[in-house]
Amino acid sequence: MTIDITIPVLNEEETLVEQVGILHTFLIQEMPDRSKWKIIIADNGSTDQTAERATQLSHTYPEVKLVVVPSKGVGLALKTSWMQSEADLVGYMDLDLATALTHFTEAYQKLTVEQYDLVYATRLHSDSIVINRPLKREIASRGFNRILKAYLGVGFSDGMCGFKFLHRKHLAPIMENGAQNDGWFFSTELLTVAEWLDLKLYELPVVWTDDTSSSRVKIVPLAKRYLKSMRALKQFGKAKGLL
Ligand SMILES: Nc1nc2c(ncn2[C@@H]2O[C@H](COP(=O)(O)OP(=O)(O)O)[C@@H](O)[C@H]2O)c(=O)[nH]1
Ligand SMILES: [Mg+2]
Repeated sequence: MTIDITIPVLNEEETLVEQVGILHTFLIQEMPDRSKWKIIIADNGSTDQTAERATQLSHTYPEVKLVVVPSKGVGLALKTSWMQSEADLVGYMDLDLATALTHFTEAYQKLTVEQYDLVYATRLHSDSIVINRPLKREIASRGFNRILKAYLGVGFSDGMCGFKFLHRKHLAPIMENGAQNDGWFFSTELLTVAEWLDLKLYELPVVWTDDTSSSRVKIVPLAKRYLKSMRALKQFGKAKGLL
């Protein structure tokens, strides 16, 4: 099965070339048949040299493609790149490669050999190993996921982790049934709606190394937006009779 790996980026000129290089080297080793995979850099609204560097990368490596998304938002970047994809499997990971790359191989196996519909990384499983995560982020993450469980009745353990893969054929139904957010919350919507649709989710405990210096997340405004988006998603699900 073919797989497209999207990396959403916004103003990442400093690390883009190195990080994509690391991922590319890893994939060549893991999946020597290069016709099976692609790295899609989804740049949404970078104002630095990110797009230029991504273009260079796409010339250096035939397996790297650039998708330019006119406006900001991780959700929009993911949806745009996945909707253009022709691969059997789509997914994404963060440019900082916080989730150890070895988990990619596991995720691929779960989707291809074991017939799961969607695989998501979790930092909140007892088998997960989380390195360097600031206490503030840890608490926010646990609190947020607890609210999700109580409010939306979902069972997954980590809605926000930047490492998720699914069969592309499920994307349209997931989007039609509520995964519409253009921002970070899209990552959580994916899992929520996948559960509503009774898809088979695989929870993958991961080794996660946080790089706080690179994080763009501002926790308070983001939390406020999440709560608002959560309410909208619940209303949508209720109106559709999904929960
Ligand atoms: N498309 C898009 N990507 C973003 C945006 N902000 C951050 N990213 C990317 O999302 C990924 C994760 O961001 P990061 O700041 O490391 O998040 P954290 O690890 O949760 O603190 C990186 O690949 C970023 O380049 C944005 O507004 N739009
Ligand atoms: Mg990060």
